Amino acid sequence: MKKALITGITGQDGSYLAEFLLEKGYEVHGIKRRASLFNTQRVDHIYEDPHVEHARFRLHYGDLTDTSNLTRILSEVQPDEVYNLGAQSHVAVSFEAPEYTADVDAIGTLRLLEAIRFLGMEKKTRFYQASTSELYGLVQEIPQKETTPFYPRSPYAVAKMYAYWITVNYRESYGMYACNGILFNHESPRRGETFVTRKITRGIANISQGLETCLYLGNMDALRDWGHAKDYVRMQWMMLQQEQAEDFVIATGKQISVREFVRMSAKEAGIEVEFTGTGVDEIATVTAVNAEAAPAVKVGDVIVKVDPRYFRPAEVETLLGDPTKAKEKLGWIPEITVEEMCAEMVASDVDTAKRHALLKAHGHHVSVSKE
Ligand code: NDP
Ligand code: GDR
Repeated sequence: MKKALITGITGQDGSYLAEFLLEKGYEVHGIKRRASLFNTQRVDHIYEDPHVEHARFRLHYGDLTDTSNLTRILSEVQPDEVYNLGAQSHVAVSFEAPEYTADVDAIGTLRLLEAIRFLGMEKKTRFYQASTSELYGLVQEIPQKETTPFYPRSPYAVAKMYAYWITVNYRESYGMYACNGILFNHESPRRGETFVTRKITRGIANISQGLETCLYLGNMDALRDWGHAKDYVRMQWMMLQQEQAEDFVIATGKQISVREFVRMSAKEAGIEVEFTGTGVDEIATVTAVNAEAAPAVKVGDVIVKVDPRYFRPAEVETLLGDPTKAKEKLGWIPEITVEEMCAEMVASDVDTAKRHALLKAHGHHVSVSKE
């Protein structure tokens, strides 16, 4: 039975990857951080009681900032495959916590690679690094592919650039099977609530059920190539099953704006909107509504406004990936469209909003915390 170790197992990708590997028959180990509240909601459904014999899912306390802890876990687990998905993954937050982001995202990757080498596992253990389209930042070529020059635009992207090159360096220096998946944005109902797609689907769902009245966003013109996390974790595994380690761009090859994602999400929730104004004065006003689907919304309501607080010190305006290499060499093709993904996210958030609205109607406190 193959063994995998996943950092970031409690995150969006980690949870889908763990499900995928368990289905493939792997023994799956994950590193979770100690928190004052339970933080394993995304993997609770696959949790196995460690007291049960032959449990194939195990969590270990750890942190990418702690070398001794990483070395001990690697030594105990002896994984065939390591997926380094753990990161401070929010671009806007990285401007507020640049040093911590560098420690986790850049040096954390080095710590793992060096621990694998130090333990003499460099010929046995295959390594996947969660690289990112943010490396392209101020884009030098459209669409972006494996050979497009990098121009990172945030402390997050700069840290991930170090992680990209140290992964290449360990492959070239020590003959490790180590590779980078340069993944473009990918989302799902499990996406963190403060990334823009989830913020939008959750906000619209809450508005449709009367839990909120207005959603505040930043740059509505930003263009992204959005895929579904389920498609992307399949590719992470495929990258570790080849004869030779190589780096791949993973993307859909299509892009839409934040504004278009708002329109798509609202429509899914039974609300038609029109956008007027520009820059900080842009708003979305309701022009038609399905009263059964969105009982709390009326024609004429302004449900989206711009708050400059969400503008970034340096922005990545446009990203569009060219996944030709992944298609030709690995036969990977994304199966879920952005429309299908948006519908799944809205349905999930509307479901939650309806339950929260019911609780609220019965006098319970419901938190709709926003960022
Ligand atoms: P999430 O933010 O959902 O998950 C990040 C994970 O990393 C969480 O499990 C988090 O733990 C963990 N983590 C954070 N800090 C540390 C630390 N100091 N030590 C150990 N673990 C830590 O990210 P995604 O699942 O969306 O992304 C997975 C990876 O892929 C990340 O590295 C991200 O940067 C990268 N990426 C993501 C893309 C996307 O569009 N989703 C695109 C390209 C790259 P906790 O749950 O406790 O917070
Ligand atoms: P990104 O994702 O920065 O691309 O990083 P995010 O969803 O945060 O932003 C996408 C674009 O939307 C604009 N935007 C807003 N973003 C947020 N979060 N909140 C807002 O209110 C808002 N309004 C507009 C942003 O300015 C940006 O242009 C994600 C992360 O998952 C990274 O870890 C990963 O590496 C990249 O995707 C690929």
